[in-house]
Amino acid sequence: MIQLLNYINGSLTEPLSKQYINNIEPATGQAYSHCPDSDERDVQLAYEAAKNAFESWSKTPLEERMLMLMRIADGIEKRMDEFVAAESKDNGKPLKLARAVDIPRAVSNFRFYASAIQHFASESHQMPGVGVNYTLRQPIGVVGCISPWNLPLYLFSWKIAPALATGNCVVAKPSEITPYTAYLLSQVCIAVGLPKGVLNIVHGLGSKVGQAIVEHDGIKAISFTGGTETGKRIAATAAPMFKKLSLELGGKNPTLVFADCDFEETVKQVVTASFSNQGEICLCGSRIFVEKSIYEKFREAFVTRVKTLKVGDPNDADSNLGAIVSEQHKNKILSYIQLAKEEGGKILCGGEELGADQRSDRVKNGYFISPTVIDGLSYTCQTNQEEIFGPVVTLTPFESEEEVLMMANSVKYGLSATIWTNDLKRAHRVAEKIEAGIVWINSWLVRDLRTPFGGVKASGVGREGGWEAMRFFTEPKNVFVKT
Ligand code: TXE
Repeated sequence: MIQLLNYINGSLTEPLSKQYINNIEPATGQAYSHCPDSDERDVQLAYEAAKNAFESWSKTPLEERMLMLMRIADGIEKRMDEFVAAESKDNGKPLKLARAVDIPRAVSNFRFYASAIQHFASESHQMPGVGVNYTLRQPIGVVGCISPWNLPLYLFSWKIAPALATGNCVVAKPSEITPYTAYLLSQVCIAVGLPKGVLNIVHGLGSKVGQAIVEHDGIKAISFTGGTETGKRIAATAAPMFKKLSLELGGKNPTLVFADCDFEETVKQVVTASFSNQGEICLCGSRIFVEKSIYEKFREAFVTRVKTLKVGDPNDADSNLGAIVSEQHKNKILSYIQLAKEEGGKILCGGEELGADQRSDRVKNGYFISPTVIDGLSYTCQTNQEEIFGPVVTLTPFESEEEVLMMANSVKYGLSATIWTNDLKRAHRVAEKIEAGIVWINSWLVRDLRTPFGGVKASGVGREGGWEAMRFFTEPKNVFVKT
């Protein structure tokens, strides 16, 4: 068993409780590591370490901070194979996906914000004949970063890097379901000499460690990515304490396929947008609306392509989908498939756990669901309104632009959307009217780290990415000078 440890005040430490949680490899269903079951006492130690480090870190020259973040990025890159294997083992995602996306992207996050801090500028407003206002952008102090299990290091670093770049000290909590790469990150931070207390990683349950971070009155800002219900609870605790809050929550993203799209390319891309990372990406499209005139043709081509996807051992080079992150989550997804049937949906493919005959011996007890396509459901039914967060999509025909917009916007979420058409006027028009924070036209998941990232409605509050994150992690202070 691998024993993971907290990273507090520059050292790897046991939780004060000396208790650990079994960490399961979802592909095998076997426990393979012990994750600290920390509590509010460990959070307090992490907070004190961060508070003590703040005075010096916030005054560290920008170039030095930049170099430190670059060294962290290099440190991850140097151990790429180890990070890739850990992420895949912990989450169940195909090894090749962790190698192509998760870990390289975590490296980029550190490099991007290392560079950003060198270019971040604040404003000044001159009042002719009166004086000048200049706005300071000061670090907040100790901030909390809480991240989920679907893109573990990628989303963890997406918060930590801008927080550190802007001069804050951090108390961070990765998901207890996928703690491994955060632990490796703490080893990298020690190896590259990150000053003690600047970053503290406390492992454990959301209800203990997460809650203690949110409730701590010395932690002045919370950046959270996870489920909408958890986000609601966090907001209820943090808002009366007047904390700064950034919440990246769930989605139920629409995919709008118009008859004039590039048909073959659209089918191919929409399959990817539906099932990457087993559908466990908050940006995956799970409600696919197809213009009526091509509905049947699209359905056939789409289902045919989905049936070619290989589900299996994440270590196999030809697996397109790996394991679902946990048994509990697998059961949740299966219960939604059952609900879809009860609501009158027709299962066009998948709809069940991967059969024993399709599994290798190593993964016979793992959590695998075949990619599932359903049609015949009303856009208002529960299956089409609630986030499933797994390899399950629905197909729904539409007749007009107005109708598809109405259906797309009918959910409580508003994270992302994709539009597939060759009519650019329409694409712009629809993009403007769709209720989402991120819209891709004829593409999916193309990310430019400078752009705002986040959602509207129940998908969250605030934006990450680019200057948005730099602004979130700094407090503006206006200073007026009479001339
Ligand atoms: O997320 P949680 P869960 C959605 C998806 C999924 C559902 C629940 O629909 O089925 O959320 O997933 C910590 N105070 N998404 O239960 O609980 C927790 O320990 C502070 C969408 O895994 O929200 C973890 O570190 N923190 C999503 C983090 O919050 C708390 C990605 C997220 O866990 C806490 C993941 C509390 N009271 C799930 N309770 C996306 N948008 O990408 C838990 N946590």
